Amino acid sequence: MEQYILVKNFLSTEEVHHFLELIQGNKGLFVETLGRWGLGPRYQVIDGEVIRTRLPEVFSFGERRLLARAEEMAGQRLQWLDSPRRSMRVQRYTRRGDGFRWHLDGHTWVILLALMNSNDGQIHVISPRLTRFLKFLLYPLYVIPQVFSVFPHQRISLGPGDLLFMSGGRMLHRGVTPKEGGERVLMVFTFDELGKKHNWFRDRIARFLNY
Ligand SMILES: O=C(O)CCC(=O)C(=O)O
Ligand SMILES: [Fe+2]
Repeated sequence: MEQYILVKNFLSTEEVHHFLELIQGNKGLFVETLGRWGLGPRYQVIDGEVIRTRLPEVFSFGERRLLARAEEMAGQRLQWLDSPRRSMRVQRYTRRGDGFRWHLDGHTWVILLALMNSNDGQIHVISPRLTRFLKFLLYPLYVIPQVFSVFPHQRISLGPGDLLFMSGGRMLHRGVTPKEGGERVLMVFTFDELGKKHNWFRDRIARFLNY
C-alpha cells in the first residue's frame, strides 16, 4: 500500500448519529490541549483510557470492527498500539487554526474515522516515498514545520462516516482547520506491526507534545 485507503461511508448515517449523540452527551470528557507554545497540536481530545472506562461502546467498536479491517488493508498482522492512552482517541477541532502541524505518528498505522466535518477540516499527506527523504529535516526544522507545505501533498476531506487508513508513521501529515465556526470530530485508532515493542522514548515525546 503506497499511499492511503479512503473508505467513503464506512459508517451508516445511523451509526454516525449514534456515535455523535454519545459523544455530545459526554462533552465533559474532552480535554483541551494548549498546543505547547504553538508547536504541538491544538484540539480537544478524549484519550484511550477515558474511552475504555467512560465510552466502552467506542472501545468495543474498535475491537470488533477495526483491527481485522486494518490488517486486511495493511496486508499484515497488526496489534493495537501498546499504550492504552494513545491507542484510541476522540478528537474535536472547533477553532480556525486548530489541528496538527506536519508530523509523523509514533505508531505505524492509523484509522481516522470522521463523524462530523462542518468546518471544511482537511488532512494533508506527503507520500511515503518523499517522506523518506524529508523526515531527516523534521527535527532540524522543528520550529518551522510549515516549510513542508512547499512539497507536493494531497489534501483529503473526510465527510461524516468516511474512514481513512494510512501509515501515519511513514507519511508526513497534518490536520488543518481553515475556518472559524463548525466543527470536525474524529475517532482515531492506532496500530503497529504485530510484535513491535513499545518505544517509551517516543511515547514520552508524544506525551510532551500532546499527541
Ligand atoms: O487532524 C487530523 O486530521 C490528523 C490527526 C493526526 O494526525 C493524529 O491524530 O495523529
Ligand atoms: Fe498523526
